[in-house]
Amino acid sequence: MNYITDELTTSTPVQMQIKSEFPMKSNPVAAHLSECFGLNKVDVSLKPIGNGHINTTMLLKTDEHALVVQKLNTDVFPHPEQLVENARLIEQHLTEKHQKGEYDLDIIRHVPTIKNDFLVEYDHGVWRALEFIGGSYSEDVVATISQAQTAANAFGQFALALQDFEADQLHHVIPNFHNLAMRFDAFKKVVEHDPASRVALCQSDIDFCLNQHALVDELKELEGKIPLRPCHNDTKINNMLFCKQSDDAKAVIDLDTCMPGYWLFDFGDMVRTFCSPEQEDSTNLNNVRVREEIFAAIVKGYVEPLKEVITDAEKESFWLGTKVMTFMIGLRFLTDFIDGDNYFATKHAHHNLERARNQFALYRDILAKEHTLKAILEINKG
Ligand code: ADP
Ligand code: GN1
Ligand code: MG
Repeated sequence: MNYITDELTTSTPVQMQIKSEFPMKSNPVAAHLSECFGLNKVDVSLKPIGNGHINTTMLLKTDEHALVVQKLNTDVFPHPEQLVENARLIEQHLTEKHQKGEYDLDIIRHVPTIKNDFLVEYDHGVWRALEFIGGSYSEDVVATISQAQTAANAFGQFALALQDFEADQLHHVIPNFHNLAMRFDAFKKVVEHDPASRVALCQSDIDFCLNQHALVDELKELEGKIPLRPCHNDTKINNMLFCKQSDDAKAVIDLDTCMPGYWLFDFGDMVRTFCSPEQEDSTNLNNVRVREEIFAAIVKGYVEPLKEVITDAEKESFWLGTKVMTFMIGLRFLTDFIDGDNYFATKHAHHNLERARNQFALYRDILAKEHTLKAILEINKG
């Protein structure tokens, strides 16, 4: 569980509440950001939070205020202003829904600088700030069935609230993000060039991937049969905040990849990140598996808010989503490993390879459990 110390108090010095890895006096980033966002500069601390693979996410905190600040990865998001525009449009839409009593979750909001900008260039990077949602925690591995159902239900509420959002307004911040055919092309290219001389380390994984190419055609066959919807596109369990007191869902976060897509993407990403009892990079592959009861909870939780609008074809497509999303992220990790780790943040040389193998183990278990998982989907069709 990722708890963030968030009790704001004026009686205890902040440095005693949070063991800052960046003490204020030696940290010009904290000083600069706190000035830009209008915080007290004296007692400010800056501490990394979360386990994201792309941006650098930190808590900037004084006695009275807390902000989540992120250094955006501009290799992955070359147009950060478009990220902010997308997120603010979604914020606005969700706020209107909230005012009409149609959306109950907290809304993640950008915070402007004192000059009314949303981006700050500093330290060879681009930073933004988000309102800190206190009294919350996130998870990297789902702990209980009810937690899975709660989170899936919240992602379902989010999808429902965005259902009438004009998704064409959104910039395609990462074009072809969930285009499996393009992901295969990128994979084949990197295997061919072998820029980091790593192909020999993972030939059997490469062969395994090439053998899954039929998934591309299965996805193509769905074109025109299911609607394009505004999607979150990163429904990892750690992109959900839970309430510390009640364990209810509190907020859907990390809206950076909201773009038009298929609901099967969001469904599949939940299965991929909720169902395994192991972390995404665990090397304990014997225990990487789909917990069927968690799968059932996701189906139940996600479909419930969408029941009036979801089509039968979409519900049917969730089986393909389960396979495609789990396989595709494995393929992306392996591609990045062979490429020399240029995309995902890694902690050691084989990190991406370990993540890929973990996801392929999960994917294999999904295939092995096809009958059971399809039966669970079938029960929830009616
Ligand atoms: P990344 O792009 O690095 O994945 P996220 O936006 O998902 O960044 O944030 C990483 C982690 O930081 C989350 O899993 C959560 O624990 C915490 N977090 C992010 N935003 C907030 C917020 N507004 N309030 C409280 N905690 C947050
Ligand atoms: C990245 O930023 P984060 O850690 O929430 C990635 C997702 C992957 C995920 C794998 C922009 O998400 O697509 O599914 O890692 N985000 C981007 O854990 O590529
Ligand atoms: Mg995230």
